Amino acid sequence: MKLISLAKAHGDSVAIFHGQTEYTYQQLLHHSAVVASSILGNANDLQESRVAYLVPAGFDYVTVQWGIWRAGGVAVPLSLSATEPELEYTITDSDAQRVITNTELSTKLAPLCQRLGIPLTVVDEISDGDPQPLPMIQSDRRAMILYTSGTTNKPKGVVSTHASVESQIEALVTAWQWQDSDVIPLFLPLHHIHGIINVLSCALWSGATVDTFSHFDADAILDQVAKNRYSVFMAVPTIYVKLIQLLQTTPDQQRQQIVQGFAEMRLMVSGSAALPASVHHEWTNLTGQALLERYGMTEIGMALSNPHTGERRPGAVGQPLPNVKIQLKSEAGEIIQTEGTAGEIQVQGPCVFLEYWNKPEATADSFDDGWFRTGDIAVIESGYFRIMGRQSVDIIKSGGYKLSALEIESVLLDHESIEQCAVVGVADDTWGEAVAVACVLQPDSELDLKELKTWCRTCMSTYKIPKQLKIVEQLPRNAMGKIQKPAVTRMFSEDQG
Ligand code: MLC
Ligand code: AMP
Repeated sequence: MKLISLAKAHGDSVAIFHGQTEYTYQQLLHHSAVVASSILGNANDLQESRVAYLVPAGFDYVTVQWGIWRAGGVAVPLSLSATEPELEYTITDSDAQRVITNTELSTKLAPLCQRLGIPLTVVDEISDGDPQPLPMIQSDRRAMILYTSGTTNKPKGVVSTHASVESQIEALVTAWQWQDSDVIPLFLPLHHIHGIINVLSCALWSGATVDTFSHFDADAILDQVAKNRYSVFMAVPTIYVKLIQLLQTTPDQQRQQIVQGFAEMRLMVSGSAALPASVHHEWTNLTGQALLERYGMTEIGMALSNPHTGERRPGAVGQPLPNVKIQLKSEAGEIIQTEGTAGEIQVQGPCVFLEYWNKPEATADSFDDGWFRTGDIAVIESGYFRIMGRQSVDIIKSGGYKLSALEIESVLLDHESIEQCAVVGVADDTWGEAVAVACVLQPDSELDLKELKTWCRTCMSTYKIPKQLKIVEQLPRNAMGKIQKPAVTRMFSEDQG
């Protein structure tokens, strides 16, 4: 595994910083080998058995992730914001043979693992010692399963191999000129590719330092920015919007120090959702930094990026990254050869995932003659790709999270007052899109937004909970009886005037 062999060259450098504690690459190497030995037990190689883990960002997260890889297992990171039904789904769908967590979270997971009959390892209870010899891992073996929503009800497990992960990392390390002197804050969730690959793995591949936060703690992060601690910063557009809002109310002297801290960084990146050109300009006016916007997806890693050196064009996502082949295909199935004509982005290259876990049909459907179909529409303008939207109205991007309208609808239909519903994403200045639901109620029922939100908290992550509710007599349908979602979206936007 290249990530492990590269780490050996940086032994005494600080890899992870958490709170007041720093951990070197040597410590990461040793403790990940100890974790690997512990989960191997008497086996020589986990032979791609799935190991799910719920561990907050920090040293333990990396020792567990590397430990699973070094033992020959497939890493399945779980979401810290997931509810019990969501955790159960991921653990059972991936057919995890073990779950790893820390002492604090073990009370949440122990009853679930007991019910499912899956062994639970508590990482901070693994005793130190001499690790056993670890297996050689070929790069074509499965490495990781990340769960991502799509146009189906439940999230699908995206399987990457060690080779595809390495290719995704290498493309970014090269294109964005990662250096061992870089220091980056990590506050994005670590069950998605943005946090795992772009921030954590690129930094550790390069011998750089990652300052880990358990969540997006704006005050703590800005405190460090003001001390000029970071050279690289990566976030979703919602975070830049929130930072702009926060800086507007920050006292002058403090604001100047923060702005200076941002101004002196060597690279600031935005991605996971469209960065409005207005936000790009506001950020430049505030800090002098031209945000580098890039485009990616769980199934392919990062595909398109504005240049590190050269024009970073607001509203555009640049050109293909190294080793990534892109074509645009029209609705009529023709490959688009000219600028100015929109088509679906299709991707080929070593960065592309292996399969959807246990879903051969979904895997086959997502490829068109060997090209991965992203479902995103783009156009090329003066040499730069611009994302125009998505093919499916059932995919919502909110705060950088990809959500399936169908998944949320199917949960809402379990509510005793809801007879029918339609979930849509409505434009939102902070979140990009916000989840909204129009409901037809059961006879003689009542429902308000507050009650709906309280009910939702037991079964879905916060970011999936509808932020707007409309009670309707009937849902707009077409001649075939299918709900017309664009009409539902219009109902909400008309309300906003
Ligand atoms: C939370 N809230 C929302 C919301 N999420 N409201 C509307 N829409 C949403 N999406 C509400 C909560 O209910 C709560 O309300 C309040 O906001 C604060 O919640 P929070 O969870 O504490 O928010 P915050 O910590 O500020 O989180 C915002 C965020 C987070 C932007 C930091 O959403 C985040 O980490 N997003 C990144 C996701 C990501 O990494 N995506 C990458 C996927 S990979 P109340 O009323 O309770 O106060 C990918 C590929 C690629 O996309 O290209 O990278
Ligand atoms: P996910 O499935 O969570 O990996 O999300 C991938 C999706 O995020 C893509 O298919 C796009 O729809 C969206 N996305 C990522 N980056 C951008 C961007 N810069 N602009 C617009 N959409 C983006």
